Amino acid sequence: MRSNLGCLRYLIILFTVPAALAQVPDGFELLQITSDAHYDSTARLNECGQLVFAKRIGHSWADTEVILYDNGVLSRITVNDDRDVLPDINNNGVMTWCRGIEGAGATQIIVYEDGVETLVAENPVAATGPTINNQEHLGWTEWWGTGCEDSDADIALRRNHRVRMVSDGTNTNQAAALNNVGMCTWTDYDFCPEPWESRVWYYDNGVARVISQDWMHQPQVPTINDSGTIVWMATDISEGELWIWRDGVTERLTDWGSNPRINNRGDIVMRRSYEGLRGPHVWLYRDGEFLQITDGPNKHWVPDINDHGEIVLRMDYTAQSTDILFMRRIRTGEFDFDGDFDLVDHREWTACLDGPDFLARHRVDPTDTLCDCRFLDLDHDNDVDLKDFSGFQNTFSKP
Ligand SMILES: [Ca+2]
Ligand SMILES: [Ca+2]
Ligand SMILES: [Ca+2]
Ligand SMILES: [Ca+2]
Repeated sequence: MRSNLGCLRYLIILFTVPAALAQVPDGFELLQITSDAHYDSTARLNECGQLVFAKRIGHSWADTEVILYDNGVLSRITVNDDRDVLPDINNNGVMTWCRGIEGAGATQIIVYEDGVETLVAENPVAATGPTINNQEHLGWTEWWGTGCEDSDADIALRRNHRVRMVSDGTNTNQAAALNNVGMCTWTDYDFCPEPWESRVWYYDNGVARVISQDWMHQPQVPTINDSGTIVWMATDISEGELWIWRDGVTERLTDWGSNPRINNRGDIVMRRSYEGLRGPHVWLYRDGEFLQITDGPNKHWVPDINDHGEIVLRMDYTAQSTDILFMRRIRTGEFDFDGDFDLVDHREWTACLDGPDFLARHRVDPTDTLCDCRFLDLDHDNDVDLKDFSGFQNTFSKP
């Protein structure tokens, strides 16, 4: 099925978010990219600055659709009467999400590439939480309807069109995270004891093992980068703490943080909760510092981060009404953001201006994106043309 993005895409007005206490790093700006009463789900982003999330457009889960944001343009990817939720996107613009038929619970794992949907897995009980890496490996959770409170579930890993279960067939295995070199991590929840217990697993090269410690309290929701560094949260009495696992050594990163995501620079985004009505808010660990990214009375949480240091997060007004925020690079005419205008920047200007591809671009699906050339689209109109270049020259030629 090829969806008709041309008819459905729409330009949005961007609001810069006022930030009294917030510490947005130099060179970045925080924008609100949706602004409506609809429920917007947790979003994911890739290195091209493309964000994906699900939006509940009507009153039922069947009205939930997958939305793509790319360089100022929102596009609706699905148009159907099914529940389409929990999307992810890799750097090639290949997407995955899970689908529940006519609003029922999710039982299908979908991959979307070049405008075509492919059903890659189906489980009559449930199939949830898909994620995709840049090699088009997929990880997700399959549910069996057995075990304690019918909660048995395993992690499925799909590589080169072959699916295998990498968890050991006991307990509730969820929240798979993949890196781009074949490693996987997830949470193994045991809901039988009171209180419930959990462990963090690591899978590499055919071998799975537990990497959290027995004395940790409810270790869960791990994130992994391409060097195999894993960060997860544990809970103590009231607040989360973050543990970082590198080369087999575990250290506590902070005693105040939950739901981490790590990039290949080692930057970590998390949420931090507060007593009383305030928050939670999104914080960034970057170059040894903890920075508070958001502020204000609404909930800001479930962030994701890419290697450019850009962050996406969800802001909740109520449990039913949420919007998406994006902390992106401020465009200066520099391509590599290393603080100078040198041959690298000039070369990329030439490459991004070169050829009809970027000059007369009509995006038709997520695989067709400006990607890194977006940083040279200084006037944010979805091309890199002479108008952008003259703006850059004016800036560059100033003393
Ligand atoms: Ca739908
Ligand atoms: Ca909304
Ligand atoms: Ca530079
Ligand atoms: Ca432009």
